[in-house]
This record gives sequence, structure tokens and C-alpha cells, in this order.
Amino acid sequence: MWMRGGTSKGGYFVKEELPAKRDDFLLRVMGSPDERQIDGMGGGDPLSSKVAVVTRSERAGVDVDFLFLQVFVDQAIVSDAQNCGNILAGVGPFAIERGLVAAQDGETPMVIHMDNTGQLAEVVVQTPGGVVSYDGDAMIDGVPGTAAPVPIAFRDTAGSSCGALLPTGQAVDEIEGMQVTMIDNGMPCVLLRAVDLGITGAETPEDLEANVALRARLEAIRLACGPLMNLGDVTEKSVPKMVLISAPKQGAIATRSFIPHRCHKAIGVLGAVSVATACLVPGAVAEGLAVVGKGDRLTVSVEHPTGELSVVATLKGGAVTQAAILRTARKLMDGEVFA
Ligand code: NQM
Repeated sequence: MWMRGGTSKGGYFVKEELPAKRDDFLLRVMGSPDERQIDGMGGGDPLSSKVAVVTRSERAGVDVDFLFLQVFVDQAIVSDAQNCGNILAGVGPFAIERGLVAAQDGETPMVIHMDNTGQLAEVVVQTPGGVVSYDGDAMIDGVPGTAAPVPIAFRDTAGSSCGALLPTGQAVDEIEGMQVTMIDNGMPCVLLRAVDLGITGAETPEDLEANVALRARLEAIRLACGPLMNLGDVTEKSVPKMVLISAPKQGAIATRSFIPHRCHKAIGVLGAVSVATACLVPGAVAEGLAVVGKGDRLTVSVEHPTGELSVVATLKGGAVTQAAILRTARKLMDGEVFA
């Protein structure tokens, strides 16, 4: 089944139906490696070259297990090194459509195990009359129109891939002469102040991608940060993400994120959760730029090139213990794909 999940889209497969040579199959399905993915289903963009592998869970209290795979566009790489909160938004509807989870009349709550990081997400799927409904009034920036809401709550995502929220133990480090914050609250991210890179942070993704010197600098910093974040050699990995931050217009912080080679037209979900969390960490590079309130439940609006993504953070003793966001999803096509 092909679905849009949040601001991404991709192929959703039942695990047991995938062939043994899974990665070869997925590369053929997407048409990788090829910048245009002309011989496959991928859209020539990392955000439309994604795969969800879903199966019934055998874990107590968990409905389905979800493995996210990033199929690289221009390299023959299929990576499970990161999670994806956008593709996650389609997993609940897909699981019901495939009969992996029984729908209730009205709403169907579901617990999803995210295999990439070993953590849980709680989602709610709209199921009036026991059937998945994709229509609704929910709007998310980066997607035209409205659709049925898919609220998602993440718990205990700190250190999902890096072992600790701040993998170096510090809120700020100096790497290649730049102050950075390395953080992982569901997605390993390196935050840098745009102004320190000689840009404003309000540039378009196209302008930033055309800035060859900037991209080379970011990649050098990323490769240096990888081992320090317990991610090893990240040359062929899609993490950490590089997030340029600047003062917000109306929200809490403005962002431009490299994921890691292309500049995101919006921002990843767990990327936004990690950025929102960094805004609440004393001494991080966001300090002085981020506009956040005080309390045990805060809405942190993360601005991105096509709008904003609100993260509702629950804090205990100053630490973020839960993050909730709103996504939508839509079934695009159900059929047979040829490899
Ligand atoms: O951070 C893009 C996306 C993502 C990942 C990326 C995501 C997340 O927009 O949870 O959603 O950062 O590669 O789908």
C-alpha cells in the first residue's frame, strides 16, 4: 500500500510478505540508485523514498511492530539507522486495513513498537463504524488541505539511538570551531546557530542546498559529531540531522534541517521533538534564541520552511518525559508493485 504519512510518503508492507532479499527488492521498487528514481516508485526525494514494515506484535500491551527503512535516492543503501515519525502516522491505518488490528467503532487507539529505536508510540486512528476514515478537519503545515487527525504520543524517547539525551554529557560542544548542541530525543540531531554559519536561517531550502560551501561545512561537522554521539562512522547513515536554528517569527524557534544532505521542506517529527527538547535544555545553543514558557506542559512551536510543527512537551523535574504531536495520513494506492 502506498500512503502519505505526515509530510512524507512511501510503501507500507506487511513484514511476512517481503522477499528474503528485502533490500534488493526495495531498491528496485523505489528505482534507486538514481537521482530521479525514474525506474521506480520513489519521487527523487528522501521524503518520498521511505518504507514501513509492519507486523503483529508479540509484545505485551503492544499492537504492532513497525520498522522504518530509508531507501537512499542516489545510493544503493537501505538504512534502518533512523526512525520516522511521519511514516509512523500511516502505520495505524495500514495495520487496520490489513487486518493486523481490529478497529473499534469511533476511534481505535493503538500502541506501536518502533523497532528502529525500541520505543513505543501511542496513536489514535479515526474509525467510524469500524472503518478507517482518512477524511477530516485536521491540518498540518507542509500538506495541502485537511484530513483525519492522527495524534501521536511518544514516551521515553531520550537517547533513542545515542544512549543519552545529550550523548557527550554536555549541552554545548565546540566542533570544527562551531558551537553545537548534540541531542537525541527520538532523532539524533546537531543544532547550530544559523548566524554562526554566516546565514540568517530564513533562507529557502533551495538556496541552502545551492550553497556548496555551507553543505561541505555541515558535512564535516556531521562526520565529526557521529562518533561523539555514539553513532560510529556516519558517512553512509542518514543521522545525525543537521538543524540550523534562528530566532522565531511567532513560535518558539525557527529551523532549517538537513536530513542530512537535502534540506527538509518542513521538519521531521522526531527531529522536531529533539529540537523542542533542546529549547528546554539550559545552556544549549538555542538559549537566547528560543521563546518558551515555563511549566510542566508546554507547547513548543517549531517553525520550518513551510509553517510550523507544534510539540506538546510534558516535563518532570525539568526533563521532557513525553512529547505529543498531531499528524494526518492518507491511503494513496493499494495494489501490486513490481521489482
Ligand atoms: O524526524 C525526515 C520526515 C523525516 C523523519 C528525516 C521524521 C522524524 O520528515 O521523525 O519524520 O528527518 O529524514 O519524514
